[in-house]
Amino acid sequence: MHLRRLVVISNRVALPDAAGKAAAGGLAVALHEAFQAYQGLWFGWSGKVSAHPAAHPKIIDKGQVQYAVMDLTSLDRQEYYNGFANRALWPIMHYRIGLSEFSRADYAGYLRVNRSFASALAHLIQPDDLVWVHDYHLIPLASELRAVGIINPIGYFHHIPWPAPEVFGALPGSTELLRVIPDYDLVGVQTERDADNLRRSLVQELGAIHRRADLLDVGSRRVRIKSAPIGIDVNGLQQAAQRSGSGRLLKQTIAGLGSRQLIIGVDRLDYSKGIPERMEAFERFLVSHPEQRGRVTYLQIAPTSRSEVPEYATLSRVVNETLGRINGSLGEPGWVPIHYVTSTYSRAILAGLYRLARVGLVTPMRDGMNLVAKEYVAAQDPQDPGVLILSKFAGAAEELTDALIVNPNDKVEVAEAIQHALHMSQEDRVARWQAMLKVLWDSDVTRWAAAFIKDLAANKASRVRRSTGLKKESNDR
Ligand code: GDG
Repeated sequence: MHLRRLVVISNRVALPDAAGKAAAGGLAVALHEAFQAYQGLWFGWSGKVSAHPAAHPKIIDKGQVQYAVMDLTSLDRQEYYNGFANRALWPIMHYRIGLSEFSRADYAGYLRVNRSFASALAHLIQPDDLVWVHDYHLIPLASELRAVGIINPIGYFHHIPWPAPEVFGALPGSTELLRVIPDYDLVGVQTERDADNLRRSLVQELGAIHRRADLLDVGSRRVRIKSAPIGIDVNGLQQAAQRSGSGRLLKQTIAGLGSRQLIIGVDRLDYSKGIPERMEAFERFLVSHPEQRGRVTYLQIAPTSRSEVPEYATLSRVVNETLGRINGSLGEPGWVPIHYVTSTYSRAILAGLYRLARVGLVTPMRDGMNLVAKEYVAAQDPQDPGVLILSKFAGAAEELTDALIVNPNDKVEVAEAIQHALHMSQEDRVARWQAMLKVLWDSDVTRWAAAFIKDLAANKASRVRRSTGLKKESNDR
């Protein structure tokens, strides 16, 4: 039987290990089943820098799936990745206008890398392929692919928030970035709020016309923008959490805790995650409820990320200062209030720690979805589940309405939510957990990927329209 092919493009590619076992990252798990139903090609940056990268990608053949990776020059990495993607777009998308550093050179580098990916892909994409692009590094890719003659259905999934038009409009070049959106047939975002923000920007800036609530015409181009909240591998997480108790690190942690309750936070070290703010809310909790001192431990796992970007070095300093101040002023011989670790743990250990924790503290200042919130819920013991405290600014808050929802800017509110969580009855904990687990199953990651691909594959009409209307379209950019 001839299988149609799915071409996935993301900044980084999760290569399987030497034994051919698929990588454990979120997207790799999501695509695993899709790559059983379709033949697969996964294209992206190798993560390596070289002085003279080849114009064609290196192909690694793993049977049903081929991986195609390209090196970048160090200037590419600086301008495209560290520069425009992570210093200009990331902060704007997370509502941090003041942190956004725009440079024309970086923007030119961003477009250059997108163009070089498109020209490499032009040789790889076949007429019947479905093309699925991921995340903010690659927003202009469809436009570049159209420019080299690709008329296949192209979808895009945006993993991070799409901000309100007033915020996005503060980015120089934002209108240009909006103009490339209708070169996609389907755009998925994490929440209804994000979808509404992007649609409003297209209407306000480009005069897009609504054909349906989720369908917009921009000149002769038509794009569907829908909310498609990403899920997790619920079964995988549950199994890992159940098996975790026997591990050495878990046993040590249990022994170290004694009768203390564990509160856990797990985040990449990123300013969007609200780590110093969360530590200060925990400090407020200990000050307001002194009887809890010595009875709880807050473990924050925060693997270092994007360390070449200056704002991340500043954050690391701020976190260390905040941590030192709180532990110094409130700690006692034999009790350290906050344990802070920057190493990366295996998925199995992480699942075990989630299950051990009475409270999952997930309080980003802004987050596209936040998979940690979902993983924490999935890992719980059904008889004696912990409580999720969740920021109203995480995409997950649109779905996990049975969490204790907080405003991460309000330290008193977060502190009182911690107290509430620690005193919540078992009955209440079980009822909330059951409701949230149902939501997790409904948006399990393999279903999520399958639904997106199905929507994309339903785009035949638009393909015909594109092939006939291409000349006219090139005038309206
Ligand atoms: C972006 C968006 C959106 C963390 N520490 C360790 C570890 N992790 C894993 C977690 C989780 C993942 O990393 C982080 O996912 P998040 O969703 O929390 O955040 P981002 O990395 O910012 O992801 C986000 C997501 O894309 C998906 O669309 O939800 O909003 O920003 O899976 O478990 N994993 C291991 N060891 C660690 O120490 N193994």
